[in-house]
Amino acid sequence: MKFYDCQTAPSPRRVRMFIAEKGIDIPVVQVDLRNGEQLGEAFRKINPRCTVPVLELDDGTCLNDTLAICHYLESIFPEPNLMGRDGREQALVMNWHEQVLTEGYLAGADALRNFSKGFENRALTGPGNFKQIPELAERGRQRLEEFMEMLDGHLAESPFIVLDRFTMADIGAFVCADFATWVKLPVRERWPNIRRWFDEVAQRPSASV
Ligand SMILES: N[C@@H](CCC(=O)N[C@@H](CS)C(=O)NCC(=O)O)C(=O)O
Repeated sequence: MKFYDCQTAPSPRRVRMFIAEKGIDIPVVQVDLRNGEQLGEAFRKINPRCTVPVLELDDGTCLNDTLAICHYLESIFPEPNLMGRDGREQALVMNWHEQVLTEGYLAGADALRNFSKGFENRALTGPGNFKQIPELAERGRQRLEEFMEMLDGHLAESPFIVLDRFTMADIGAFVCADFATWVKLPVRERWPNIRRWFDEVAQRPSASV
């Protein structure tokens, strides 16, 4: 297998953490997003969606979505379990992971990509170019704040994002909370229950890979 990564980007970080938690060793190829390598002809052959992470399997199949990649890895490296032990647990982990992604992470991505000069004309990922819409940056930030408020309330009642142990939902939420600082939302300082949980996750070796 081969893992296409970008050390500075949040989405592949989720897969990096997942791989580290599993304790597996997969050759890594760094893709230079800053200089547009994801849009070049060579990488388009690997992923026409022009994004990382990508996991290339030994038969040449390429998976280009975090959830699919992690699901595949969990199926061949079941321990430690990170995505649930039965249908109910798996559904709960995926439910939370998707909520974090759509209400938290993608809100943050709207805030960043519609504001930062570095993303001019690149307000969305993918092969097409899209202009920035300042109102979307504003809305993204509001949605992200609302999401963090909800998450803080949730973590007041629960040690982990879901179930009674660390799962992929914690990985997704940890990366999202760290990403929120890119749009200058000081999550740790503002929300005490998130801080407690965030600092625990940050202690795990996978948080620094
Ligand atoms: N389907 C993807 C989305 C991944 C994604 O958005 N990746 C970003 C890095 S965080 C990317 O490749 N961006 C390329 C670009 O900005 O052109 C997932 O695994 O969640």
